[in-house]
Amino acid sequence: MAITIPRNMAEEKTSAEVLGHDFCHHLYYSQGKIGRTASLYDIHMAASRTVRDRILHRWMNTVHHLVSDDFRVVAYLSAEFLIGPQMSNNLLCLGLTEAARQGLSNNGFDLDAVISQEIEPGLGNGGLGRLAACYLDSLASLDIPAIGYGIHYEFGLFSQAIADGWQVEQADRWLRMGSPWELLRPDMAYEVGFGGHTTAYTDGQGRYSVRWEPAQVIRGMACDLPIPGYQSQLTIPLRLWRAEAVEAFDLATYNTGDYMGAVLGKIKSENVTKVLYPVDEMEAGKRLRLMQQFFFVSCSLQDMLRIHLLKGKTPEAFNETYAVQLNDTHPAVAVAELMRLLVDTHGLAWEQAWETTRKAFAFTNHTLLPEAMERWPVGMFGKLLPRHLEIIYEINRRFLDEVRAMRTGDEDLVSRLSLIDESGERYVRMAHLACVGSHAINGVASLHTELLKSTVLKDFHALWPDKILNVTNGVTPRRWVALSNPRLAALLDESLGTEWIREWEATSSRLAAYAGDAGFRARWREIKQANKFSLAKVAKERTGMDIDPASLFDIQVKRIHEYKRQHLNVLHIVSRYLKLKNEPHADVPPRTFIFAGKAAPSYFMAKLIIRLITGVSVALEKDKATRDRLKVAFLPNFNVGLGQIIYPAANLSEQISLAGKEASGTGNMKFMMNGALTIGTLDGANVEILDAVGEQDFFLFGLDAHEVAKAKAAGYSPRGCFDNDPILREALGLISSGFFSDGDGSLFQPLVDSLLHRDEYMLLADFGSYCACQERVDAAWRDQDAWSASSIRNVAGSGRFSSDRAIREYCRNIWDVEPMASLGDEVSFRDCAA
Ligand code: 26Q
Repeated sequence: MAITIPRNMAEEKTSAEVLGHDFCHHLYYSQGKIGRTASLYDIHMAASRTVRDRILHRWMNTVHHLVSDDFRVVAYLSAEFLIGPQMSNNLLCLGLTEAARQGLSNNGFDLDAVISQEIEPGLGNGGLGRLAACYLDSLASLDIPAIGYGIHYEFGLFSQAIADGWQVEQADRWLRMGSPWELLRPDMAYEVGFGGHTTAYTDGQGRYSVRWEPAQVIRGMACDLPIPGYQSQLTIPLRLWRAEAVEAFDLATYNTGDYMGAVLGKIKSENVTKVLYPVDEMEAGKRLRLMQQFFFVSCSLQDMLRIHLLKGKTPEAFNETYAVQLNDTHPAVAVAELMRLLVDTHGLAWEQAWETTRKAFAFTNHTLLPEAMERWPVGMFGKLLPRHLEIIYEINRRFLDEVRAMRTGDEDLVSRLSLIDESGERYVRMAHLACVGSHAINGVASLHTELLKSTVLKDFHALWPDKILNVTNGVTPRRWVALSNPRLAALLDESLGTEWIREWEATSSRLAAYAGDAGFRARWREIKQANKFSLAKVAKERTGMDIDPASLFDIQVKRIHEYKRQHLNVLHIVSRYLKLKNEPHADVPPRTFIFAGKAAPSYFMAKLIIRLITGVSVALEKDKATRDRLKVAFLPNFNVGLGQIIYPAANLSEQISLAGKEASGTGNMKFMMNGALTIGTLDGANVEILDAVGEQDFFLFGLDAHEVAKAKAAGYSPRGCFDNDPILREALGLISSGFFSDGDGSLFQPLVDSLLHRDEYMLLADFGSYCACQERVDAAWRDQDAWSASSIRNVAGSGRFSSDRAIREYCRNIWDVEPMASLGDEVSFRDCAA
């Protein structure tokens, strides 16, 4: 007989006493420990489980509604989700932070110690993966029915150490202590085929049909992570697929005495989700990467179709149940896989399946760099996915027929639009597949979208003038203000009321009125100062360096890339050093330049840039005459957790990519929300940041995208800039001299040569303008009161960079989905009896 328990019992267990009790229960019954013997690990596991229990009720109800109700659900497909530390965010969403702190403390334990113990899942490279995580937070917080689908990498992005000034990679064993937040579902699994061949046949009704017989089958098992919304009724599932062998053991091989050979298949299958590729650019010919993409896409679509059919709907109505978002081209093979499932498995006619497919998908592009556009050699693609290649050919044939009908005779256009690049070795163009198979394509900042329309997607734009839309990226104010900057959050609560956490877009502007209030500005400065102290403490722990919180914190944190121009920042630092040496009494306010970011392990130049930064850091530290006024620190292993400490401590945010290269940037928004002023080019979302705050509150420099294109077309050569600028010559000369490399004059030569001979990213062209702009920063910094007012106005202007605004735009302009009306409490613990 079922026991009688209040329906919403899970929701009621929110007092410190009950939390403390349940924590002890988990310590004893899940960890097998008592207080005296518990390690920090045990405490962390027991605390996480206690909090997860509180999430489960909302989660179960959300899932119940997702599978049983009749509304459109957003399925966000992404090869990366960089969700960051979970404990503090989950407590914030549930409103349990203080109760949990008290409950632990009642038993002699410390919540902050537990939080610092957490290993964050590094299941992404950078911007694109973090964006997916911010979007899940907003979807849940806005009560939008949604599910995230991705890959359960056993090893996430490598962790970075610095040895002798160089980046050293270490494996990210994030699962070594188990993962307390996830629910593994071994019974929720799908089979995914690879290789083999196809055979055509005529089905019972005389229709042409194709059967694919894969050579290899791998099973994908669901691992679910709960993504709660802030004070919302929804908890979104993030469903990550882990690869497993269908058979653990090949008995035939075993029986021949080849015991190792018998488990080889298992090992090979599991390799598919072993490791995240640590590159944030296309790398040609990585077969395993394509296997990862198809693997997670196929599992996800099979899962969606299962749920859709469970609702009693027909396969052709798939698009009524799901709005599927493709986060870049990484999941673009979904277009072919859904066609295969609808046509080959469910027997739909091609035309019907195609209509359903196009209505279901939408595609976000995150790049303009031509070299980053994903493409796969046709030979490799066909060997791995023979049926999908046939389907892509058929999509292409029909699409190009349409193009020919609309633009007769323009065979150049046809080959430019083709899904197959035939200019040399043949490639499948994944961006073209995504564009053709989707009803909407979007760029991630307004400049980026305009450039998409006028360059890389120009022909598509001419064909379908309404299909390319802009949705400027956003970041969640929950993690990036409420969690990361508790001091600022308290002041915002006091001055704006607490609704800013849910309604950043509508409320942040009310701060502008306080910029003129001297008392408010003083408190604002105290908060920034305290945050800088916190960062200085972390810098000391991680680098041994002492940095002075009274100096201007000038920060550039992001992946290391030539186009992002960390070395332009370094060139300016070197010129500043030379100025201090040449004019010892110059009035230059003290500055600390802080860098963090990972380089792709195979990206030689990026690693050399890190070596240059650390070399400059060491050399400046040795110079007693200047080191109190000029310092450089490289903080190793930039990740979400470190970002939460860095952004709130910044005075100046470096957003200095060459105009036209950074699609959007999202770090720029996190800095702005935390009161940093930006020094930046007219690139990505910087353009919109400038628009939001105005020129008086933004340090603008450099060529704009049109000037860059013009200079390149005119045959830009860096030589002229070099010859005309003595400061630049002296700075490059010091780098070449070995001053920053223990006398080794050859170490940085590849970097210097690349600047002098090609300068692809036009550092030399922007150097003068950048240095002049940095002098304006010095001048502004001298007036601390004016700086604080500007800082306040930056936060006030950051409303539109909330991911809530972005998600509302996706809902309205692309997905056609609405927030769920109030969710019934339909399932609870009481329903456990059969
Ligand atoms: C592709 C094929 C093979 C191997 C790796 C990849 C790969 C992996 C990751 C390609 C690209 C990425 C990540 C790209 C990325 O993070 N782009 C950034 O996206 C942000 C969110 O829209 C923007 O703000 C940044 O401007 C953009 O650089």
